[in-house]
Amino acid sequence: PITAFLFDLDGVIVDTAIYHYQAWKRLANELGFDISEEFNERLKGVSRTDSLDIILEHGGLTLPDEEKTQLAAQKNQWYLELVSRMTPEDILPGVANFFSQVRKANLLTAIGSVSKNAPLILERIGLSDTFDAIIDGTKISKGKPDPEVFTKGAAELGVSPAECVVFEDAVAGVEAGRRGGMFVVGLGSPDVLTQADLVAPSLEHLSVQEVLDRAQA
Ligand code: B16
Ligand code: MG
Repeated sequence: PITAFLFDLDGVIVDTAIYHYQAWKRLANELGFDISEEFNERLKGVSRTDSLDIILEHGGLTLPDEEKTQLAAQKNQWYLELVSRMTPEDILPGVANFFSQVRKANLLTAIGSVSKNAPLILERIGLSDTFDAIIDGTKISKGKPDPEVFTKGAAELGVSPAECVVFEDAVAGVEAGRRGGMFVVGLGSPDVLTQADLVAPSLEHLSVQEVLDRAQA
């Protein structure tokens, strides 16, 4: 049976994906090129350093490690300026209602985010004490699509991967959940999240019962 739900943070519970995109776009523009929203799909769920490598390759730039460290820090500073203005109002539509269903169903919950800023964001939106486990970028050595962030979440909850459902908005995150042996709900477009077991536009369009029925079928 399904006993636990593992949630990605950026793009599932809050729309920080847009802030990541704005900060990376600003960095690319300063370096003399641009990134599109379509290109940005490749950055979702990918760690800060891996994202920078993908962006630099896109712009045809090869830079020394020292400069890359500086650029990643600059992006994070711009990103934090955007995040610092977040409030509980930034929680995506449908999340509160979905979580009250999760509690009624007595399911365990975890956050599985590769973001090192995840604890700060949870604090800004008032959800620091909502989850039974929080796995963030400081607790893992490999980012998505590696399954580590989700397998660690399951381990911390004391459940097996087969008992878990993962909720993800990113191609890399869907792959991570699948590779971890979990049922994956993709939140976004079915044309993008082709590997997900079930796709919905957002948590607003799902009920806990519907997810359990599909995952346990
Ligand atoms: P940071 P998630 C990911 O979070 C984001 O989707 C991705 O765009 C970002 O680069 C990554 O976190 C690292 O974030 O720079 O804050 O450490 O989707 O796994 O919650
Ligand atoms: Mg995400």
